[in-house]
Amino acid sequence: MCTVCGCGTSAIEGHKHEGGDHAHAHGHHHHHDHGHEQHHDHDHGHHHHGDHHHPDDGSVHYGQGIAGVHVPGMSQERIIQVERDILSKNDAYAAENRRYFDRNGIFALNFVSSPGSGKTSLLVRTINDLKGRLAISVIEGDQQTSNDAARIRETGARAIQINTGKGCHLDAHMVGHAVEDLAPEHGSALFIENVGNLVCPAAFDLGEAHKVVVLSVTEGEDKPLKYPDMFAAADLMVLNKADLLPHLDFNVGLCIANALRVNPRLQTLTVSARTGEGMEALYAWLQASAASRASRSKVA
Ligand SMILES: Nc1nc2c(ncn2[C@@H]2O[C@H](COP(=O)(O)OP(=O)(O)OP(=O)(O)O)[C@@H](O)[C@H]2O)c(=O)[nH]1
Ligand SMILES: [Mg+2]
Repeated sequence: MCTVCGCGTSAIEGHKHEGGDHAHAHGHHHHHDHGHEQHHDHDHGHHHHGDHHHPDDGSVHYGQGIAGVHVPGMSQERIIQVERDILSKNDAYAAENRRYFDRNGIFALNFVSSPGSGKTSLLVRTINDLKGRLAISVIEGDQQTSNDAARIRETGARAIQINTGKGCHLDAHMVGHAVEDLAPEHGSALFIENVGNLVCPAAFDLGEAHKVVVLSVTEGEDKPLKYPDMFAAADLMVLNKADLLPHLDFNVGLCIANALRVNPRLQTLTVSARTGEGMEALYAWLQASAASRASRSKVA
């Protein structure tokens, strides 16, 4: 179980790969301990644990315990223990991926957002616009379908689809395997499109150089405040669907101010994947960030 997101999925195991089973050439063993420990430390008689809190306005807050999340039947201490176990395994795989990327001069970005904010549209436009300037390959993460990988392949770029099933995020282990299959060329960029979900992917390092959070103007200015972990984890926020602004009362300045309250170091760009507005600034960011990553990994 993934207590990081409390969604009842296995965080590390349980990946399904398009094209069926494949050898685990990474040499890591699968520990099939899916965290099914049933440490029921209360009798379901609805005794309150003190891990949720009723502020003065009558709202109920389940994130006030030391774990910051509520899992029925598990103590806060137990949640933290399971979470540490899952994340430390993930972090070890992420470190392995990051070493591989650095050794091979691959600039990896992890694109995260809620469903439908325009991640695939942005990637398709970027790949088409940067043809001849930057080689790009893509790992696509979705619960089901290989639609997004197919959209990427239409550009001529190579793409691998990962279906996570009930899983709500990509983890570093899945990405490690996909990278082996994809073998991105030296000096290229690897775009990883995470499962559309503004919560869980924030906690999982995939070995990327940067997380890029995509938010679209139809989602509301308050999203950085409501889902702060994702904006805190990202280095760049791409505010997409700017072409729709004339039809909305979305306040771009307020949205950016909210994002900066959560993460003062966040860089922000406003773009439209549909019209191409603002995309040159994104390409400049990509090229500058890739160059700075390359010079840093040479020093390291
Ligand atoms: N008007 C407008 N529509 C956009 C823009 N970018 C994407 N869309 C539309 O938004 C919808 C979702 O776009 P996708 O690129 O599939 O979004 P996604 O984030 O990849 O979605 P998931 O992978 O399902 O999470 C599609 O109908 C796109 O055509 C944009 O800049 N402007
Ligand atoms: Mg997509």
